[in-house]
Amino acid sequence: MKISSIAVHRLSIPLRRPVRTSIHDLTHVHTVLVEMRSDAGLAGSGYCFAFGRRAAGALHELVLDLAPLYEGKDPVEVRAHHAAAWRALNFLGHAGAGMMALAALDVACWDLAARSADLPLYRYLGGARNRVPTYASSGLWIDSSIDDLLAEADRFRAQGHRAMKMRIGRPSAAEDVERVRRLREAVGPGVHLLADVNQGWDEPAAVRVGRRLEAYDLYWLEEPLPYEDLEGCARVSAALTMRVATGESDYGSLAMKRHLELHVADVLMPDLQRMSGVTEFMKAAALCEAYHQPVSSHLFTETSCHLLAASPNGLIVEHMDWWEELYGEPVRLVDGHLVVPDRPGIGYEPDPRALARFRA
Ligand code: SMN
Ligand code: MG
Repeated sequence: MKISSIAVHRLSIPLRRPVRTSIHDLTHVHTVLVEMRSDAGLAGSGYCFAFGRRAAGALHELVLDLAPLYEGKDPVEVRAHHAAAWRALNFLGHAGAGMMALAALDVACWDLAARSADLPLYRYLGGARNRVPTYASSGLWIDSSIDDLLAEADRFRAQGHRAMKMRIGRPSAAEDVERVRRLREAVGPGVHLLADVNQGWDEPAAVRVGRRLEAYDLYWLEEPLPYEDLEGCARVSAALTMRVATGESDYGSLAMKRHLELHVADVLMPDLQRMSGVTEFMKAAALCEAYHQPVSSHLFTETSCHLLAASPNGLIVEHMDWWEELYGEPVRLVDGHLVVPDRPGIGYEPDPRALARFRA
């Protein structure tokens, strides 16, 4: 079996509403999608994305640069292709855009390899469960009014969610505390409430405000500090009794190892594209397991659910709906769990109508 062709699509997918966090103000996800075909007539897909057309253009060029390392190869030998691409990225480095570009190819190759074996990806990776706890993440943005937060929480519960993430880190800590208090009061004790600071605090603020938030039983407090301040985040984690989560902004399994060695947080949430794909994500998940820590994920819901389903320490998967229209199908939610499809590979395919509609 050989990889017979690789198509690379540039897409601009609009968000339902501008997304605001303490560091983001976004209207589109500029996506570079890889469709990898085998001579057996199967196709796998993967994507990377950036916020901004030109940044996505850079990703596109890097994907085209790496694609020849996959063309003509057996898709099942996916870890060997990843190793070759890793060597090819030595000069640009194993962080940043090169890693994201590699992710699109690596994910497409794993999807294709699992399809070739006629297995869902989580089973191809040795997993046994097809349900993973999930949390709603496509909402509760930092600029929503309290009334909008409460209405959105109701919508999430009606969709089948039992956990949801709000964004905090407003200029006024008193407002953050009040918004968490109101949301907790509205959803009651039976719903997991997560809070993402998106790197918006410094260390004293993280300890001071974090301690006030502990009254509201947060499932976790996410990215309290600039992501590269590992020692600072370790001190914040030690000072708080609630769980701290981080890791989405750092690159490769080596970065996750550094987080684990320094006890930076209680939960790591590797990002599929910053890991450079499934190959390195699964290494990061295994490192977390070796350190007796759970592993979560960041974005890439349709693929990440397989990776957490396959990881004995997989904790909870982020449900973000930004690419739902690309696949033309929402994920299935049952009682706070995401049901991982039992179809071959990732189990989702890019919808040709979406490719035409979102072409950039
Ligand atoms: C997030 C990431 C990217 C854009 C907006 C929000 C957030 C998350 O950190 O964890 O989903
Ligand atoms: Mg986050």
